[in-house]
Amino acid sequence: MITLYSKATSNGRKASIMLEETGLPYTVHPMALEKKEQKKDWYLAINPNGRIPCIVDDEGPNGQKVTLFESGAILMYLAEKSGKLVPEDPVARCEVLNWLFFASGHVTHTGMGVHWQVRCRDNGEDHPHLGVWQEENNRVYGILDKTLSGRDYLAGEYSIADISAYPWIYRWQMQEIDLGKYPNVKTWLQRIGNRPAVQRGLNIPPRDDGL
Ligand SMILES: N[C@@H](CCC(=O)N[C@@H](CS)C(=O)NCC(=O)O)C(=O)O
Repeated sequence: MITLYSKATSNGRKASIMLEETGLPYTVHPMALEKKEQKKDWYLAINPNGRIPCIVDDEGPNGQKVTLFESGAILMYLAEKSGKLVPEDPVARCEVLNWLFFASGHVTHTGMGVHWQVRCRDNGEDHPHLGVWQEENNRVYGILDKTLSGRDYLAGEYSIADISAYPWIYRWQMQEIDLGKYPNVKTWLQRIGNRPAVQRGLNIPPRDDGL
């Protein structure tokens, strides 16, 4: 059985959406980030990075127990285990890897950077580099928009690349993005947001503050 250690944040949602998409059985251990549960020794023993998400699969390859603690690694592992959302064709697979790493890197990093600096600014703290981060985030949205002008999903077919990017782009308002500038990203968001597994995964573990 797979255990998911998570909270319904943008990175946590990548794992919960993927688990819902695959239909693999799993249990959820909700993590109280506000109480710093992710920094406790028992959790650092499975995830040295002290962040969520993390999965432990008791029945991994060759029946061995495995732990995955980076969201991109979790997506790839679950795709291979389930045979879903990553193509077998080696050429199509390359394109999924391109966009998976773009989403795990640029989309996640700039989205998170802007998100936290906006919060700091709203709390009256210093935010000297927010403008630079917002410019970079808009550059990333521009690349996504251009790519999505010729295809419905980042790598062509719906894949783990979309699941990696979606939970960050879903929070475009918190990043103060003018979505009107990115019409293809807007329709992509709607297309993915219509998927029942995505709707379920966004609220695993349940979150009651609407964020
Ligand atoms: N590179 C990691 C980033 C994970 C991450 O930053 N998770 C955040 C929640 S979205 C977290 O656990 N924050 C709590 C903390 O920093 O202590 C991944 O992709 O899984």
